Amino acid sequence: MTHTTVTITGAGGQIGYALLFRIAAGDMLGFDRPLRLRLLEIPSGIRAAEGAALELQDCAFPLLHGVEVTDDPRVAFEGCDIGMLVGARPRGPGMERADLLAANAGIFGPQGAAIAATAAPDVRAVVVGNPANTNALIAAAAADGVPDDRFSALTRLDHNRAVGQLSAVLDAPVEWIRDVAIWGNHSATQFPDVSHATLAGRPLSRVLAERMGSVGDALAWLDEVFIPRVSGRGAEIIQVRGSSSVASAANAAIEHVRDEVHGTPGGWTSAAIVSRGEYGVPEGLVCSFPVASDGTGYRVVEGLTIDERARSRIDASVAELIDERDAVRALGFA
Ligand code: NAX
Repeated sequence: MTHTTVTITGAGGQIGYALLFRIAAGDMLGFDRPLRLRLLEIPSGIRAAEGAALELQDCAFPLLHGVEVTDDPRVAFEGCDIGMLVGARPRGPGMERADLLAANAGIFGPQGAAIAATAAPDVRAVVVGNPANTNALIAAAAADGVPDDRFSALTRLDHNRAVGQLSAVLDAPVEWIRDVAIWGNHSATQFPDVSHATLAGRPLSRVLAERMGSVGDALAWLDEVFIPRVSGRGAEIIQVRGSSSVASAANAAIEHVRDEVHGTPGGWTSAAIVSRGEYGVPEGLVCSFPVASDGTGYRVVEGLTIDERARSRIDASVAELIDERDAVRALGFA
């Protein structure tokens, strides 16, 4: 029987552990799609990945047709249909941004090259490891011969965080909330945008104005509470939990791939993909946009009106992406 090969890097880490069992159970590709898992780790993480592989075996998942653990990217990406690039180098004490970008370029460059050399012709890869947008840019640049629209970076967690906040403040089920968007970088500069969102079919900004008393109060709430809460949620989780987001990040990565592969009929989500110049974002940057998929990959949802307030926030986050791109270019990557 044909199966899908899913490669997970950093599989011995926290997000890896939260991803593997849900993917093997069928949550990502569907309960009718057999799969094979390839777990890539560096030597210090191999034992953790091997332990997870033993537990996967102990689950006896009917869809799981094999698990392989390796520290060789070429082996890990051999025949890969879906790559989930989670393993990254965290910022160490005293590490400058250029050092962080260089360390990650040393990971995502070779992984992009390995994808080009050994993955399946229709491979798709999502980068979770931070700085996710720029790591995706590096991997795409290194993957000679692989169209760059096969690479994306995860901002679905930010998207889900925004929906979660709106659901709580409006006391409405999440499925009533549609067409929220995350623009820009997966960082504190991101712009969580509700200007096109609806709640049960009504413009969400109107519902917010009613709840908050006036349009001005709703805008103030968006600027002073909502946007900082969503963009600072990662730090809030660390403060409360004592550790970074894990299960919610894994859930978002699963939903990102699921919607890319199965499509987003009649709606949209958010993902960082390679810009073709949409909404004035310089071509080639990996930028978060409102995106839709027909099952063949994410495309930017075009034709939305961008008001002045949104424009300046998008521009600020795009400026950060340009800085990161220029920094990795100066180091000889991308
Ligand atoms: P962990 O430190 O628990 O796991 C990372 C794993 O990657 C480790 O086991 C490490 O050995 C492995 N690794 C390092 N270099 C590797 C390489 N070259 N090849 C293969 N494996 C390698 O981190 P975890 O909590 O799992 O987070 C992973 C990444 O996700 C981090 O970069 C983190 O910042 C990022 N996140 C991204 C999010 C997003 O929305 N885009 C949200 C959650 C998370 O913060």
